[in-house]
Amino acid sequence: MTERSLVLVKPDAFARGLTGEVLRRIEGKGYTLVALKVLTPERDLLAQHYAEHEGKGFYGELLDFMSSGPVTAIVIEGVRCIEGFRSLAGKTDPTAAAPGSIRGDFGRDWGNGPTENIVHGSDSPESAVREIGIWFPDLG
Ligand code: IDP
Ligand code: MG
Repeated sequence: MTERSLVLVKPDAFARGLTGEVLRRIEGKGYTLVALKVLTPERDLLAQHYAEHEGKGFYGELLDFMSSGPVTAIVIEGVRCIEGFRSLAGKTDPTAAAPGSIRGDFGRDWGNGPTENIVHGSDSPESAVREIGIWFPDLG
């Protein structure tokens, strides 16, 4: 079954000029780009996106970080692309993420604040539909 996933190139990666590298890996894997836009997200959009983390200790810092600069929001498509992109991204903690993964190759611990880890990828078909609706309300 072909499915879609929402990928975000986070502000740390945008600032370091890694957007093209992330796109290269998505295209190299063979997934299709369906939609793409650059924006600096408002906090209320991020609050919807990260609703599952509301109340956690890192929530406020996470919203500060994610609204700190441009993000590239991307919808990708392909059979099992949700699982496949999570594998390309690697573990949440960039120090523990395997070399060869996006987070393992380009992320690191900067010592304070939220975990800056280069990319976001939807974690389930339900999350993907919900998140694509938040970032790309015009996509059917
Ligand atoms: P994921 O991005 O790998 O799905 P989640 O657990 O959904 O990881 O967390 C969302 C984002 O919140 C992470 O990508 C990271 O930027 C940040 N984050 C997650 N856990 C922590 C934490 O324990 N401390 C600080 N930031 C965190
Ligand atoms: Mg998540």
